[in-house]
Amino acid sequence: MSETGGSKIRVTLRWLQILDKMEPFFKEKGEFAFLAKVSTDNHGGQVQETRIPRKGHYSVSDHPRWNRLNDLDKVIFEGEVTDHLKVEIQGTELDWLSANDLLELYSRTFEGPIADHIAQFEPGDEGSEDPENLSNWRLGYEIEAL
Ligand SMILES: [Ca+2]
Ligand SMILES: [Ca+2]
Ligand SMILES: [Ca+2]
Repeated sequence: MSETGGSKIRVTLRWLQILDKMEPFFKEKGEFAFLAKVSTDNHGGQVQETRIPRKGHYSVSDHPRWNRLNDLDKVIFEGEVTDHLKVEIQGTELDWLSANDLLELYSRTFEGPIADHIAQFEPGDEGSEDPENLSNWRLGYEIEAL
Protein backbone atom coordinates (compact mmCIF):
# COMPACT_ATOMS: atom_id res chain seq x y z
CA MET A 1 0.00 0.00 0.00
CA SER A 2 1.35 3.40 -0.90
CA GLU A 3 1.41 5.86 1.93
CA THR A 4 2.65 8.89 0.15
CA GLY A 5 0.58 12.04 0.14
CA GLY A 6 -0.68 11.82 3.71
CA SER A 7 -2.58 14.74 5.12
CA LYS A 8 -2.32 16.34 8.51
CA ILE A 9 -5.66 16.11 10.24
CA ARG A 10 -7.23 16.92 13.57
CA VAL A 11 -10.13 15.10 15.22
CA THR A 12 -12.10 17.12 17.77
CA LEU A 13 -14.88 15.86 20.01
CA ARG A 14 -17.47 18.66 19.99
CA TRP A 15 -20.26 17.45 22.25
CA LEU A 16 -21.88 14.44 23.78
CA GLN A 17 -25.22 13.54 25.26
CA ILE A 18 -26.16 10.93 27.84
CA LEU A 19 -29.38 8.99 27.25
CA ASP A 20 -29.06 6.70 30.28
CA LYS A 21 -27.42 7.97 33.48
CA MET A 22 -26.87 4.31 34.54
CA GLU A 23 -27.84 5.02 38.13
CA PRO A 24 -30.79 4.03 40.30
CA PHE A 25 -33.91 6.16 39.73
CA PHE A 26 -33.42 8.15 42.94
CA LYS A 27 -29.99 9.41 41.89
CA GLU A 28 -30.22 12.43 39.64
CA LYS A 29 -26.85 12.26 37.91
CA GLY A 30 -24.23 9.76 36.88
CA GLU A 31 -20.47 10.34 36.99
CA PHE A 32 -19.03 9.98 33.51
CA ALA A 33 -15.54 9.80 32.08
CA PHE A 34 -14.59 8.97 28.50
CA LEU A 35 -11.51 7.43 26.94
CA ALA A 36 -10.95 8.31 23.30
CA LYS A 37 -8.54 6.12 21.37
CA VAL A 38 -7.83 7.26 17.84
CA SER A 39 -5.44 5.30 15.70
CA THR A 40 -4.11 4.91 12.21
CA ASP A 41 -2.14 2.13 10.57
CA ASN A 42 -0.52 4.66 8.25
CA HIS A 43 3.05 5.91 8.51
CA GLY A 44 4.15 3.11 10.80
CA GLY A 45 1.07 3.34 13.00
CA GLN A 46 0.03 5.75 15.71
CA VAL A 47 -2.39 5.61 18.64
CA GLN A 48 -3.50 8.65 20.63
CA GLU A 49 -5.45 8.21 23.84
CA THR A 50 -7.24 11.02 25.62
CA ARG A 51 -9.19 10.90 28.83
CA ILE A 52 -12.12 13.30 28.95
CA PRO A 53 -12.15 15.04 31.32
CA ARG A 54 -8.42 14.79 31.99
CA LYS A 55 -9.10 14.21 35.70
CA GLY A 56 -12.26 13.46 37.62
CA HIS A 57 -15.60 13.14 35.87
CA TYR A 58 -18.62 14.96 34.52
CA SER A 59 -21.79 14.75 36.57
CA VAL A 60 -24.55 14.38 34.01
CA SER A 61 -28.24 13.65 34.31
CA ASP A 62 -30.21 11.98 31.54
CA HIS A 63 -33.00 14.50 31.79
CA PRO A 64 -33.48 15.74 28.20
CA ARG A 65 -32.90 19.35 29.27
CA TRP A 66 -29.62 18.74 31.10
CA ASN A 67 -28.02 15.72 29.47
CA ARG A 68 -25.81 17.37 26.90
CA LEU A 69 -22.19 18.50 27.31
CA ASN A 70 -21.79 21.20 24.69
CA ASP A 71 -18.60 22.95 23.60
CA LEU A 72 -16.28 20.20 24.77
CA ASP A 73 -13.91 20.90 21.89
CA LYS A 74 -11.43 18.24 22.97
CA VAL A 75 -8.75 17.40 20.43
CA ILE A 76 -8.49 13.59 20.39
CA PHE A 77 -6.09 13.16 17.47
CA GLU A 78 -3.64 15.19 15.48
CA GLY A 79 -1.38 13.62 12.93
CA GLU A 80 -0.56 12.49 9.44
CA VAL A 81 -3.08 10.11 7.86
CA THR A 82 -3.36 8.69 4.34
CA ASP A 83 -6.19 6.18 4.18
CA HIS A 84 -6.93 4.61 7.57
CA LEU A 85 -8.34 6.13 10.75
CA LYS A 86 -10.15 4.44 13.61
CA VAL A 87 -12.06 6.41 16.23
CA GLU A 88 -13.04 4.59 19.43
CA ILE A 89 -14.60 6.18 22.48
CA GLN A 90 -15.50 4.28 25.62
CA GLY A 91 -17.70 6.03 28.15
CA THR A 92 -17.75 4.82 31.74
CA GLU A 93 -20.17 5.68 34.50
CA LEU A 94 -18.14 5.51 37.68
CA ASP A 95 -19.50 3.70 40.72
CA TRP A 96 -17.78 3.24 44.03
CA LEU A 97 -19.76 0.49 45.75
CA SER A 98 -20.07 -1.70 42.67
CA ALA A 99 -18.38 -2.17 39.32
CA ASN A 100 -18.46 0.77 36.93
CA ASP A 101 -21.12 0.80 34.24
CA LEU A 102 -19.99 0.98 30.62
CA LEU A 103 -21.74 2.92 27.92
CA GLU A 104 -21.91 1.31 24.51
CA LEU A 105 -18.50 1.47 22.80
CA TYR A 106 -18.32 3.93 19.92
CA SER A 107 -16.15 2.58 17.12
CA ARG A 108 -15.88 3.81 13.56
CA THR A 109 -13.20 3.07 11.00
CA PHE A 110 -12.56 5.33 8.03
CA GLU A 111 -10.91 3.78 5.01
CA GLY A 112 -9.97 5.18 1.64
CA PRO A 113 -8.46 8.62 1.03
CA ILE A 114 -8.76 10.62 4.25
CA ALA A 115 -9.79 13.67 2.21
CA ASP A 116 -13.11 11.88 1.63
CA HIS A 117 -13.78 11.87 5.38
CA ILE A 118 -13.11 15.49 6.26
CA ALA A 119 -16.51 16.26 7.78
CA GLN A 120 -18.63 16.73 10.87
CA PHE A 121 -20.02 13.51 12.32
CA GLU A 122 -23.35 13.84 14.05
CA PRO A 123 -26.19 11.54 15.02
CA GLY A 124 -29.25 11.66 12.82
CA ASP A 125 -27.58 12.37 9.48
CA GLU A 126 -27.18 8.76 8.29
CA GLY A 127 -30.60 7.20 8.78
CA SER A 128 -31.80 4.87 11.50
CA GLU A 129 -28.48 3.05 11.97
CA ASP A 130 -26.44 6.19 12.50
CA PRO A 131 -23.16 5.21 14.18
CA GLU A 132 -23.09 8.40 16.31
CA ASN A 133 -26.51 7.53 17.72
CA LEU A 134 -25.71 4.79 20.22
CA SER A 135 -28.16 2.97 22.47
CA ASN A 136 -27.34 5.02 25.57
CA TRP A 137 -25.42 8.07 24.39
CA ARG A 138 -24.77 10.25 21.32
CA LEU A 139 -21.83 12.29 20.12
CA GLY A 140 -20.69 14.86 17.61
CA TYR A 141 -17.14 15.33 16.36
CA GLU A 142 -15.21 16.76 13.49
CA ILE A 143 -12.35 15.63 11.27
CA GLU A 144 -10.55 18.67 9.92
CA ALA A 145 -7.70 19.02 7.48
CA LEU A 146 -4.88 21.17 8.81
CA1 LIG B 1 -24.00 3.35 38.03
CA1 LIG C 1 -22.10 6.45 39.62
CA1 LIG D 1 -23.75 10.31 11.68
